[in-house]
Amino acid sequence: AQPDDDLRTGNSVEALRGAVMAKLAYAVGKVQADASDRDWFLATALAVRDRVVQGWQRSYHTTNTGGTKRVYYMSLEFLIGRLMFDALTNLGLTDTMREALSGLGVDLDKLREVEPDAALGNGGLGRLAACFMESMATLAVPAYGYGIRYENGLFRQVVKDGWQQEYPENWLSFGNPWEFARPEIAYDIGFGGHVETHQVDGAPRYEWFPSETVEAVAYDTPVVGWRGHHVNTLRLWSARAGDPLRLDAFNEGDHVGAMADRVKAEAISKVLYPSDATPAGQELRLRQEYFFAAASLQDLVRRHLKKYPDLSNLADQAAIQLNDTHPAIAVVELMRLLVDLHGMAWDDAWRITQATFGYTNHTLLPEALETWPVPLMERMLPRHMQIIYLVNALHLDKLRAEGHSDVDVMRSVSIIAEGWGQQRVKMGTLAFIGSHRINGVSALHTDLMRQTVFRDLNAIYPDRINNKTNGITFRRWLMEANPALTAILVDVLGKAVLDDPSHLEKLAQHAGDPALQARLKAAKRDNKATLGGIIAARTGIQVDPDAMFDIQIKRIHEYKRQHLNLLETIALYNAIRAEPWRDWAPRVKVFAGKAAASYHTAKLIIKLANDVARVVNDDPTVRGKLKVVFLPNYNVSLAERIIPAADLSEQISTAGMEASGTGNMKLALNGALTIGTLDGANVEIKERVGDDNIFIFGLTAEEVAARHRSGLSARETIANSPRLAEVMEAVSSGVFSPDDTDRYRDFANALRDHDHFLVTADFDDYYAAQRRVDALWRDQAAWWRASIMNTARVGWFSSDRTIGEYARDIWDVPVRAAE
Ligand code: 26M
Repeated sequence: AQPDDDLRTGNSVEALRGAVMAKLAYAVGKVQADASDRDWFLATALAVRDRVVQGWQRSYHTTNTGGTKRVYYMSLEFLIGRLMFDALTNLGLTDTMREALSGLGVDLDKLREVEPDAALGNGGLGRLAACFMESMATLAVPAYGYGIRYENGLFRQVVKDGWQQEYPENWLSFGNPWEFARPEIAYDIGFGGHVETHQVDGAPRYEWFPSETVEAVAYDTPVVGWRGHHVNTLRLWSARAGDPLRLDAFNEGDHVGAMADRVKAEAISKVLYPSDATPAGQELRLRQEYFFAAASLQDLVRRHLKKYPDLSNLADQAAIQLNDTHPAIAVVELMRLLVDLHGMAWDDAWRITQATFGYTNHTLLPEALETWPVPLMERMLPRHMQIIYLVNALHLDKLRAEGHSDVDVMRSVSIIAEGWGQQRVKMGTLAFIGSHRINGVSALHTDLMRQTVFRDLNAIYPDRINNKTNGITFRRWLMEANPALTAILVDVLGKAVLDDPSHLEKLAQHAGDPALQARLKAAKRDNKATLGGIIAARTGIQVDPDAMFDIQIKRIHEYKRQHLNLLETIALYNAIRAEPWRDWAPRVKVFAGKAAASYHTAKLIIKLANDVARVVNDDPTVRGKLKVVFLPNYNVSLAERIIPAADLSEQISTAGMEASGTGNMKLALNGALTIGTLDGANVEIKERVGDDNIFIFGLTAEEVAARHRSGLSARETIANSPRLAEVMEAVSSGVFSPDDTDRYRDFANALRDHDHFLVTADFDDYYAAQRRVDALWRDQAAWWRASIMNTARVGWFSSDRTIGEYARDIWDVPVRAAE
């Protein structure tokens, strides 16, 4: 028998094996002979969790006694994925655990696949929040992530006859071994009702009497940083019907009515809204936003008041970062808490609020900017609406007093939008006014923020907007996803590269080394063979691991232009069929991504990808030269398989529209060459990897703006490009949809008539860039030289660097020094 301590904390092979066996018996309640892979996964995860908890308690104690400022990262999304290898990697236990389990006849790499993804996010914004949580722990920034514990994460995508179908993703159905339920940490969250005024010491005081109360219950997940030095908390809120909820009604026999109220209350944390661009504008969404903002603020205020007599020093003890405008109502809620509940003077409360909040903007697409109808706000949050009017009036009065008078400027900087017969609350303006720092997520995006959406606010507050180029955690996206590449890097550069990605730069010296190239190529080929197995299993399509793997993985959206890639695929298909004897560079084009359930055109693009795939893959003339794959149900775990197998990274958004991108960074780090526009962080990737090691094409953001102003017709562009004209005609006339020749007629006509995303304008240049890709592929030594330069020069895109900048410029908190 092992001593208890060893079972909880021992890190030897024997200790881990004993710990897993004990968990299987006493926590899962199974004997080994009966244990399924899922049972073994749970037992292993619980054994790993014990080892995380020690550091968690240590970090909690240090933070509590240290008097250091805490960071609160408020996000409606955390796209985490699986946690087992995150924890094992950061605790340095992966190999030990593999050995411990193999002694039990259990394969750790098989258990890895059993863990469901925590898909509590849509795409880039949610994944960024997850990378930031890991980097904040790594840098020992005392931080809490605050969000919602959705019972259903992002839908599971099934492709039936080429069309996307959505199925619920009940990731919690077999239990979640990483979380700790905290039923005792629960706050009342009010909705609706009315506001009463009374006099206190001759001044008006306002009190909100909600008509409905929902309880927010905490669930904590420990987040362990690199080498296990520091562990933070991700606190997610779950909605519970307030306890005596209509108990009177229930007792009087209205069972149905009482239960309906309960369902309405608990609906708040049932499901993630599955759109990454167009706000649905639904009442339930606003309820989610206020629910988690209010719960988080009560939580952090209570923490503050345990230590200090009042809230006057809140901004010295707390930095709250708003991940987009989704939690922006928190600005108003904090004002309400300070003024109405704690009796603080308005001006003091406003100073503290501004000093506490920072706001990150993630998109400038006009349709994505959140606004809420005033009547809805008034009904759901009557006191908040009063506070918004007062904030706005004081804000506009101040500007008038400073001499501003231009009506267009005043309209643009007002929190309230008038028009279409309805007033709306502009959440971006609210977040801007309520924060001391506002940031964009790449250099280009931040410049465009200053020039477009926030132009007038920026002129008035020129120092508020600053840039924080996104980053990715190298633990997940290099070490866990690509152990073969990691081993080579450690071998060539030394172990220090694991702690400090700037060591990657030394790789550039070896870029031309044939031996290194051969090793990297062999590792990539293995990764491609593994992905090939997944492709065959999910789609039945056979792919050749020696072909170029050309990858476009991201949410499906017109601005990301998967259809540009598809039109080029068709042009290439035509060209190969016309001259099949030429030495074409063999390619496998892989597409993966989800469409918002209500986004018709995005779903049609998925259908087009599947239609093109069927025609191309069935055509014997292009066999061995071109394959097209749409891989269903893209998620974090699938990304971890695709990215290490990529040769070419498609980053082809209309310039000015992709705020940053982070997949671009993951792919470059793993040795893929980028074909892309000068958009988002592509610009900064190009500056680092060098013009010779990236394929840039297309209009610049400025040229896109000019083109939109010019009103130039797409029909002319198409007429001037015989290649594009042929492709458009084929799609339009039903060459890829013989079962329904009208399927793409309207789609093609929309491109001819509007082409807002300038697919036709960029087509020829994109096609030419793809042929430069072919040429480089045919010179494998040159290709691998460029690939090595990519890995060598993208160390800067570590989210540790990004978090270091937030800590210094926005939060004013120290970070742990590098090893
Ligand atoms: C809003 C209201 C209702 C329902 C959904 C939303 C919503 C959800 C997510 C709106 C936007 C959402 O995400 C935007 C997003 O993911 N932006 C991406 O952020 C990344 C991280 O900064 C960038 O890298 C991407 O370029 C940017 O598109």
